[in-house]
Amino acid sequence: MNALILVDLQYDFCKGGALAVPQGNQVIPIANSLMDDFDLVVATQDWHPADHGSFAANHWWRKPYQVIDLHGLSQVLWPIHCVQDSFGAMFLKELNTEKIDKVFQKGTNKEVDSYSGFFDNGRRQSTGMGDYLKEKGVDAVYVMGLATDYCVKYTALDAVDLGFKTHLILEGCRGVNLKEDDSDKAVKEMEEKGVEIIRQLENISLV
Ligand code: VGL
Ligand code: ZN
Repeated sequence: MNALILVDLQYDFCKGGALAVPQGNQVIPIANSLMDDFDLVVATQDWHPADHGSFAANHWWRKPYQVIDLHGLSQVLWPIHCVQDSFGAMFLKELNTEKIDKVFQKGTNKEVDSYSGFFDNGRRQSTGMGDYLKEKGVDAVYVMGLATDYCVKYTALDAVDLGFKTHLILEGCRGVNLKEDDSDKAVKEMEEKGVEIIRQLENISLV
């Protein structure tokens, strides 16, 4: 049983959004074109309360992209993004959401950020996505979405840790690239930790 994991295909990560990922919109048609090939499709949704600790605006004197210690964890401060129920937190209207079997929201606890779709960054709380996939009998996952160097990376690494045979659909990912090689480094790290990188869409052969 295989599953497609769509990471954070939300307006705030796309053109005109609060934390726009360059060319983020380009992955939407790729997601739509792949959904039918999978046994199961799940999606993650970044879903922050307005007072979330990852927002620079919630820290006196701080500016976006500075790094602070947030309750013991290193935290990049972001512009306000994906606030619960806001337009920016919605999936793009072009995304074929009827084909998504289940959505897992993350980043709901203001004390800790959550890049992975499985656990928060402190690995204290689970979103339930791992249990859901296991209950459905999924053994292989295929990850794509936004952003390569944050939520995609940590979702794929946790998938490996949880014992899923994990693939990254590279053409379906785009990165923030605060440093220009952040996405390349993220892909290398995923590969080293056991993620199989699918560099061309036509090379997907589902297991
Ligand atoms: C993400 C930064 C903050 C992501 C989410 O989806 O990669 N990045 N929140
Ligand atoms: Zn976020």
